Amino acid sequence: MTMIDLSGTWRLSSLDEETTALMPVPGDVHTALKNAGLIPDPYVGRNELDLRWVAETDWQIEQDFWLEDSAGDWYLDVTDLDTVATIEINGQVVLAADNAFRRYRPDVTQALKAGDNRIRIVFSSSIREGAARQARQPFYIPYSTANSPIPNGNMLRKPQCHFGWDWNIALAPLGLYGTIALKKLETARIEHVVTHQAHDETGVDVTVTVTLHAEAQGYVALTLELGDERVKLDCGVKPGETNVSYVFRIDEPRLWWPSGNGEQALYRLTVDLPDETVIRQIGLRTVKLITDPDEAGSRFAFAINGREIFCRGANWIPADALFSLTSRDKTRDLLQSAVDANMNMIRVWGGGFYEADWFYDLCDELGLMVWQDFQFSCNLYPSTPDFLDNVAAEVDYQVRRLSSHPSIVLWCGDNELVGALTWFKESVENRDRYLVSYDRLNRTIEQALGKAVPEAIWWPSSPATGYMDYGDAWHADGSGDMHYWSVWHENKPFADYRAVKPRFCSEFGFQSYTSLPVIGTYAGDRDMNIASPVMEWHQKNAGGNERIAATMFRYFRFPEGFANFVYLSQVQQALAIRTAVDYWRSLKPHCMGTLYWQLNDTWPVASWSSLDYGGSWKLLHYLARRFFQPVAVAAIPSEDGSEIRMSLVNDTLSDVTVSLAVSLLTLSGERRDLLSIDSLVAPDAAVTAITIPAADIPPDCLLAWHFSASNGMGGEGHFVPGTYKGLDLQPARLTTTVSTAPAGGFDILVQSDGLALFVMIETDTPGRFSDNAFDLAAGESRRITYLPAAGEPLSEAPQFRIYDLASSSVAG
Ligand code: BMA
Repeated sequence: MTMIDLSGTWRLSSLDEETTALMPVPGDVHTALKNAGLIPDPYVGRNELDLRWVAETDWQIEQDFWLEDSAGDWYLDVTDLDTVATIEINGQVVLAADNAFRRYRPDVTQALKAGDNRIRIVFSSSIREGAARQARQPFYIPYSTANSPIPNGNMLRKPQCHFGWDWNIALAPLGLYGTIALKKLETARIEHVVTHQAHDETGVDVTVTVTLHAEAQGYVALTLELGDERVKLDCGVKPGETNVSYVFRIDEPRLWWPSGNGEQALYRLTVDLPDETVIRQIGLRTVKLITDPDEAGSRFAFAINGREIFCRGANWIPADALFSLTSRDKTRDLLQSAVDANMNMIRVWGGGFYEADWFYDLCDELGLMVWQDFQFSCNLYPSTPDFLDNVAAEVDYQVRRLSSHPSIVLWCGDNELVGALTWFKESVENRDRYLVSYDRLNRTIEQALGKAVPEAIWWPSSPATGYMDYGDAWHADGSGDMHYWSVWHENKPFADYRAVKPRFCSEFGFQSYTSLPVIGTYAGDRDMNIASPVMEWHQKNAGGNERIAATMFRYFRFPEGFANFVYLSQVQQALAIRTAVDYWRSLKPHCMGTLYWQLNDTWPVASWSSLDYGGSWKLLHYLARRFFQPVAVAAIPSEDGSEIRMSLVNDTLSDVTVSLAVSLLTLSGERRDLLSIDSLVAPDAAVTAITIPAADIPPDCLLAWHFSASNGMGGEGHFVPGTYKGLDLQPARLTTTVSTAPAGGFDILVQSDGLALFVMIETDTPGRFSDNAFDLAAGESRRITYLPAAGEPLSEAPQFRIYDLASSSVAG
């Protein structure tokens, strides 16, 4: 193809030309300014405070390019342009864009000339554009001021968390994050490639539909290749769009399965014009969302290739608050961490992006199912014809772009828009108006999805109690997906997670501080106090720090010093989420999914994530690997606390025998055997191995267990009948011995003299520990391997800090 790739270094300046810098494209303006030394690092201290001017300013970027010959039809190919922007070539406006989620391909033939050309993109301030659009609405459209300090983000089709969120920095970033290229139209170009699968007894028919775009009538040779079959089609095209379909038959297909259920077989589809190639990664699988009514309400279960799969996972938010700080490797690492913690699903939440193609390629390869939200979150939205047309074009493009990915199993209308109707004075006083307006938007999305890919699975909103059902899915647990926030946002005790029986919990979360090494990247020594202005700045949920501290009072003795406070915040976060997951998994098949809030962070901040900004594992992530193990054991107390049920869950396809040994642990760390039992658990079942009367646990003792399963899985855990603060834990006197290990790693032998709970090793050098958050009884030891992150070979062992529960608080 005759193509001029315009990515590279552009000249950036404010429209008044007072501020200038170089900017890589793809890239964002804030990072370019920071790299030029014009603004401080937004993530450090309270620098965010002084950076609002960047989003209040209009910016331009420009570049010169050389064109040998301008003859022919030319178009510009632009994606991920953030957001209200005009593009000029040689002073002529060729595009006025206002949707970061669309692909634009304007004809630019008239603007080009042979020789030197200049391209310029002018970005209008999102703050001013938002205000202007709000002023033009027929009635006021509220947005969540609690989430977004920058107003009117709901007016603009760009990531909603850009305006600030209860975990995000408010920068309203701007830039160009995708492709920008000048292309010559040779008869026709590939506009879309959509695939459709029909499975039968012996194989799969894969229908490939290619939409070609041409300016004039003509013929093109189109080549399609899937698996071993390659076909060449001579296609007549007319001005505008022409659809060409071809059916590939694949006998004895290798099916794509979610992680833990089979292989992630992938086929490569290549669509070729003489001068253009589009590649799609295809997995052969069927998906069904089962919503059949039952006694409790209606089910909510995914069946892949006919097999119902319990979904274990977390919510995905953008990889970084600033695009230029993202990379494929960093994202791969985050997604790999999800799979390593035994997750099989992520939810791409509706306040961020439709992610790049390669993101979903990674999910396909890793066997991570994706629940994909359309990008609307926690606000109300316009329903004017221009806004809805813009949304319909966005949906059409995104769905066709992504629908071939086997990982995407659901398209969901939005995040929490039904609930948001109750959050604002305007919509409470005039619910009819805002509900109708919501329905116009929601129907636009549904219809555009249905038109682009009729078989795609549609769910109207998350949470939703059902189709055409506008119940309170935050508290009603009989049907639909649920966002259960009563423990965090309503300050209920952890045990309250057992007050509901969700069919599928797509959000529930509990905050912790980000780990000490990450705090060190934004806070100085003097800020290392939970109530310091810098620490409060890096907490975006009003009342969040108070909730963390008050919860500690409820369950733990108050920790000594800042580092222990951070550690303990992570212990309690992990306990909260484990309480929920243990119980809800035990309800299988009534409950068929738990996705906690949230997997990752966009910048260094106190949040609900289990991965620190940068990808290190918080204590929760180590625990998640245990409580999400396909075969898992949990201790679940009855409501009155009189007995403890040892629950076994088997998400695998085969019978497993679980050998469970339950013991008592005294506060001095002595382990006394209580019972052992072998239980057979059928595939896809949750059973109770044994129920233990609470009276069998003497005062000042904990219940502990370990298990091994016939399929090689195993694990351990403990249960405290009352609260941890009620226990007179004695110092564990941990010692560590560090030695070198293969592959540049280090072995840490941890030995204990007493009872050590939630032992956590930490170091300032990024890397991963083979395990963490484990328990040791007196005289027990554990060998942990630490592997530094790739590319950082260490000449000597880093300093390891070690925490355990008893040592985190000291009496007196
Ligand atoms: C949910 C999410 C997010 C939010 C989180 C924590 O409702 O959808 O909007 O960040 O809660 O409050």
